[in-house]
Amino acid sequence: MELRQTLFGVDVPAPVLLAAGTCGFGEEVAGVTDLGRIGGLVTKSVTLEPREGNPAPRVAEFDAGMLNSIGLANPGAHRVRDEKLPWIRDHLSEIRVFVSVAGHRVEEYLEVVEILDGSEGFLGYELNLSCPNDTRLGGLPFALDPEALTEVVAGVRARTERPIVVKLAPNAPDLAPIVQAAEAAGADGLTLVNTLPGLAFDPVSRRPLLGAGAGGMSGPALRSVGVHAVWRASQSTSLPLIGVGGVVRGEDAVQYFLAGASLVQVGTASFWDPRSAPRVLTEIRGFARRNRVASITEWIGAGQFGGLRPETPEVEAVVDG
Ligand code: RRO
Repeated sequence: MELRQTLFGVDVPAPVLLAAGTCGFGEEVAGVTDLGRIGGLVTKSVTLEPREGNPAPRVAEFDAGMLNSIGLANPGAHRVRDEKLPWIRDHLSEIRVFVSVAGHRVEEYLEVVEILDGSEGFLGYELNLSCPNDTRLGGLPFALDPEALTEVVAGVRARTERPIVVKLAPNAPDLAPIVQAAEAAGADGLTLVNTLPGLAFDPVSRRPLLGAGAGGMSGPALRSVGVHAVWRASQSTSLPLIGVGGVVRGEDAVQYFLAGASLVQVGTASFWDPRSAPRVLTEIRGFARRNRVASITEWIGAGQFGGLRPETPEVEAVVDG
């Protein structure tokens, strides 16, 4: 089956990437998974200054997924440029690498991009505007505020010619204005979704399971939220979409393709089994063979709504209600 696509002006060899925050900068997982077999990866989010991150425990599992509050632990933009990007350049030339960028302020994103942009080895940026654990100073997360989002995306657009993908949040009341703002400001693609704010208590100690208190929820419980968000975004834009949230098996990825995603990312499943992403790819191929699908393009945006067009109000009422 044909899984190769041309996206963001380049050849993307396979539609499965590792999600930000689940594979470090590639080197950390190279010994346990065959990175050459997948389509690419997104690095841990990079901030201007190094960050230690939040107190342990930083992750907590529950029956349907996981909570995390890592708190953006990362070495900072200068060390990423000097120590992480050279390894990526020398070892990951066959796959597509996006550097995730995060910050408290608009200017922080712009400075990180200015520091990294002259380096080789990566394709583009995934702007993390939706971290639930380390929010924008003095406001909503950027991904919930179209004006603030516009400032970041337009500012980065003015500083790089590389592809820019914008990572959005699952808890936006209405994705349409956010998607349209990202596109108008110069985004080349969108990633949907980041983790959903969540909290779990230990009922005996009465304390939160995470050292930081609340966190971001991911894993199978997030899947239908992510698929829904991709589908909603696809109604407002024709930019390429990257689906993430609860992709554990090949068939989960196919759901994202049907909703309109061209690529998927595997996150939490890699913590359970570091070889999840290449396995998902193998399962996509097997599923396609059994169902006589010859190319990924047959799936993308091909979700069926009982013969009705998904954008008709009747169907929205059925699907949403
Ligand atoms: O570092 C984190 O705690 C974190 C980030 Br930046 C993010 O975007 N999403 C998430 O679930 N955790």
